[in-house]
Amino acid sequence: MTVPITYEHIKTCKQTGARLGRVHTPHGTFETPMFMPVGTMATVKTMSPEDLKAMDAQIILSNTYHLWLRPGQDIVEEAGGLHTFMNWDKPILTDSGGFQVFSLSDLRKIEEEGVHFRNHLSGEKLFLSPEKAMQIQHSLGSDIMMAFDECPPYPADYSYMRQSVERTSRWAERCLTEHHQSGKSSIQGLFGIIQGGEYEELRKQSAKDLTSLDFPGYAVGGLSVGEPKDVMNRVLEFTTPLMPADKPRYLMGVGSPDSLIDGVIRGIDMFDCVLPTRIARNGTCMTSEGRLVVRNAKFARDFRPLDENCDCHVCRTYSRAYIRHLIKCEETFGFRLTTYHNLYFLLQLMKKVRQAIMEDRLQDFRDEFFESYGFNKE
Ligand code: PRF
Ligand code: ZN
Repeated sequence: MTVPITYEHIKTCKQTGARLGRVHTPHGTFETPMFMPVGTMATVKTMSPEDLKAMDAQIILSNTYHLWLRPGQDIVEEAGGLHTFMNWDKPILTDSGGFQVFSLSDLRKIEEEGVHFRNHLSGEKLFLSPEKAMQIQHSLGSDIMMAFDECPPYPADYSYMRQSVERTSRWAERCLTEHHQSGKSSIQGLFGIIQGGEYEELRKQSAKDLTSLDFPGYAVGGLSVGEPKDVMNRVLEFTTPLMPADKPRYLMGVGSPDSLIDGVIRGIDMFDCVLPTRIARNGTCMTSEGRLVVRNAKFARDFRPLDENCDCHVCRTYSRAYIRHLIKCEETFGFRLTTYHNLYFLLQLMKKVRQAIMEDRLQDFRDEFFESYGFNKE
C-alpha cells in the first residue's frame, strides 16, 4: 500500500540536533521546520490563497469542528473537498475537533464512546467520536488528518492524566481502524497525538502506545495550555526522543517566535497557531525587534515600515502611521496588512531557521534572535 505522507530527512544541525527535511503529501511537498497558518473557517482570515502563496506558505491548517458545524461536511464534500472549496491546491492539515470541543463548547461530557457537547453557536446537542472525526476529515479530504484525542487542561493531576492518556490511545486505535476501512488511506495520512501533560511516565506510555500503531507522523499535544515556558521545553526534551526519527513531528498550537525556535532545537518539524493572525487583527505586529503595537498613539506620525528589517510587500509599501489609522478605524484593509506582515515574518523566520540548520549554526541564530527580539530582557 502506498503511504500518503513521507518524511525526507536532509540534515541534522551539528550545533543543536535540529532537523532539516521535507514532507511529501498528495498535494505536494513542504519544507521543514515549517509554520502552518491557521484557516479555521476554510480561510486564513483576511488572506486570499494568492496572498498565502506570495508569502510562500506551503501548508495550511483547518478545523474539523468548525467546518462540521458550518457549512457542514456534506457541502464541502459536494464541492469536491476542502482544496477545491477554498481554492487551495497545496497541502492541508485538519485538526480533529478534539481540542476545539474542549476549548469552545460548554456542557461537554466525555465518555468512552466519544464526547457529548453543545454547539457553541446554536446550543444544539452534538456528539463527536473518533469514528465521526475521521468521517468528517474524509469528507474534507485533507492531506494530513489528526486523530481524535483529549487535551486536558493545565494543570491536571496524575491520575486524571493517566486515564486520559489511556483513553486517547484507545481512541487513536479506533481512528486508525476507521481510516483503514474508509478506502482513503492511500490519499490521506493520519497522525497520532501524544498526550501526557507534564508527566514523563505518561508521555512515555502515550508515545509507546501510539508508535506501536504505526502512524505516518506524530504530534505532541497538550502543550501551550498555560504552562510556563520551561515546562514546555522540558516536556519536549523527554518526548521528542520517543518519536520515530523517520517521520514528521508536529507541536500543536505553538506559534510565538521564541517557542518555534526552542521547539525546532528539541527536534520538532511542524507548528501551527492562531497567534500571528489573531494579534494582527488587534493591531500587534511581530518584528525583528520584538512586538510592535501599531495601534499606539506614538505611531500616529511614524512613517517608517512596521519592521525596518522586513522585505514583505506591506513593509515595502505602507507606513506605521497609515496602518495605525486603518486599524483605529477598524478598516478591514488594516487587518489584511498586519496579518500579511505577521505571517510573512514567521514564515521568513522558519526559512532562516532552516538555513541555520543547513549551516550548523542554529544555536548562534537563536542567541542573536533572542537578543534582538528582546526575550533575554523578559
Ligand atoms: N490536541 C488537538 N489539537 C490541538 C492540541 C491538542 O492537544 C493543542 C495543544 N494545545 C492545540 N491544538 N487535537
Ligand atoms: Zn513586513
